[in-house]
Amino acid sequence: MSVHLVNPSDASFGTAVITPRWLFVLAAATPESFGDPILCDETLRHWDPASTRAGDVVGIGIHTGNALRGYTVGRLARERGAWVIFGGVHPTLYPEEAFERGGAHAVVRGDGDLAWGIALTDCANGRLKKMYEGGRVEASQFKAARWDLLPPNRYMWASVQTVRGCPKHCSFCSVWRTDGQRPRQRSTDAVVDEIVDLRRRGFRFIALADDNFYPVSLTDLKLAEQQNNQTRVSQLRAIREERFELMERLSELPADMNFFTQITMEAAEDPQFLMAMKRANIKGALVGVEAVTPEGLKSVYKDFNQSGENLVRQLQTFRAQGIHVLGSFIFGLPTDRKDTFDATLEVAQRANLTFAQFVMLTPFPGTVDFERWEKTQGKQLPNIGDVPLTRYWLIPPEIRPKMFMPHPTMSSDELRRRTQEVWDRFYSFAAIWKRSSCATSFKARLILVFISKLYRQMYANTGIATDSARRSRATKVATWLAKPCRRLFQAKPMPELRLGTTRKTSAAVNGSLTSILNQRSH
Ligand code: B12
Ligand code: SF4
Repeated sequence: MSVHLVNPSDASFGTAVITPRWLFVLAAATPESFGDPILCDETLRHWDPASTRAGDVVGIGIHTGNALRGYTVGRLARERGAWVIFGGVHPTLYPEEAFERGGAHAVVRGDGDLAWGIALTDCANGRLKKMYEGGRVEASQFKAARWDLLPPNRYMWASVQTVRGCPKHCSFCSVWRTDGQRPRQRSTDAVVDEIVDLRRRGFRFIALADDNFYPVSLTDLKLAEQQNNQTRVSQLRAIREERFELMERLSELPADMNFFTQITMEAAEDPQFLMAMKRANIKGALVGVEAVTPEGLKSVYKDFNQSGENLVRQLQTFRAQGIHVLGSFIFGLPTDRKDTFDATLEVAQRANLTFAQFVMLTPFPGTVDFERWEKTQGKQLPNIGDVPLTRYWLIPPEIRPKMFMPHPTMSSDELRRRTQEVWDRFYSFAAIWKRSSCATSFKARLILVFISKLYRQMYANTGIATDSARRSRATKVATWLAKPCRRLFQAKPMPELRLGTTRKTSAAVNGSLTSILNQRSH
């Protein structure tokens, strides 16, 4: 019995930007008695049904965006006589769908770190159950990813998780409901171990695949102190101290490392934290700006964010500390008007953002937005083909609408067109070239230009464009761009790097590395 793990994707680029972490974590959760699982990431190449034999187990991990492709893989695997098990955020919310549409024999809800091994053992013993409740595993039980199973020369960035869960409650996000609001922080040693393993293999760019790298803000602490809630104060301080400990250890790793994370804007009010990030080589962060107006922020329960000039100042603060920002904006909020598009672009430019993404408001399952939207659809659900609109992820991508929540003043097509225009303007060659002038070397400038173009092709043209010719052209361009891009990110492997040595001899390691590579990016 072989174990296969498949990460479904409609588009395959041959090279991918970030490793899909779950594949390598589930590989680690596969009991040794089953041998090494066979991994297939469809963002690289499509899964071949012929690779599966009757009696094999095929584990498929899906989020809402790739659920439909995942179901196709599941049905094909079942037709070949394999056992099909689904997991991930989408089947956690809609387990029944995987049975109805994806040929599932079983579904694992929640974290797979422990439940996957149990399901496999049950399957081998002929006792596979339909449902496994993986729950929210404590951080000490998170599995470290099996990086030894990485296919060589395929990914630009690896991904390491340091914390799961987020204390906020934004209306468009499912994280705080699925992963919970209590941050589950991994031990510093576990995180550093994985990073050292990756640096040995030649990865110096690592995405910290966290929901929110800044789970305790100064405001949270102040509030707990004002309420004189000593237990809470101690808990929050402990979480914060662990963050500083982790960043201290990251700063002792080879100096050519580049980390990228996801963080709330409040971190800009915490100079000590930003300085620690800089020392830790956390050189970039996705910051959820979402909206540039106070009404917009209120509508998504994100009024802890700033707007107007304060917003621009906060975003500039990151950059002033040497942290590049990928600003994430949402279009299609009910408070948006025609002039919101220009105003957003202006903020993105004035705030010195290195990258930006402009996503269209999408009601993701498990979110407050989704529940509200589903209710407004009433009993007479509009259908597209035989699929109700509230199950839009089941509609084939070629005919799937781009907007679901009707806007009070603009049509969906107008919203899509205006969003596409903002992408085009932010990522025009002239604009990218101007932004890239912050790079300290020609190579670093090239990296910025390439990654900007690639990012735009992969996310905007393939995602927002309705025109299928534009989408297939974008996929081809992205495939072509991705290869040279990956080489720019690759570093010379450091097989000699030891976990203990990062602490004791970091100065020596840093010195020798800087002289060998001398290629810090920005
Ligand atoms: C890092 C990250 C990214 C990164 C990297 C993606 C990558 N290549 O890995 C980037 C920034 C590129 C990204 C992009 C997007 N992301 Co994202 N991302 C995340 C994040 C923060 C962490 C994912 C991760 O690696 N976790 C670590 C792994 C180990 O955990 P895991 O995937 O949950 O897997 C565990 C379980 O789910 C389970 N499991 C998973 N698969 C399987 C399979 C089997 C068989 C079993 C048994 C168990 C199992 O076991 C695992 C271990 O416990 C999640 C938030 C989250 N908490 O999941 C959002 C999240 C997955 N992203 C989300 C979204 C919406 C997006 C975007 C659409 C955003 C956008 N508008 O552009 C894009 C889509 C990109 C794409 N085309 O797929 C949503 C998905 C919501 C949904 N219902 O589908 C999430 C949940 C965040 C949110 N705001 O709600 N993302
Ligand atoms: S959008 Fe970010 S800050 Fe808001 S709940 Fe989700 S992870 Fe937390």
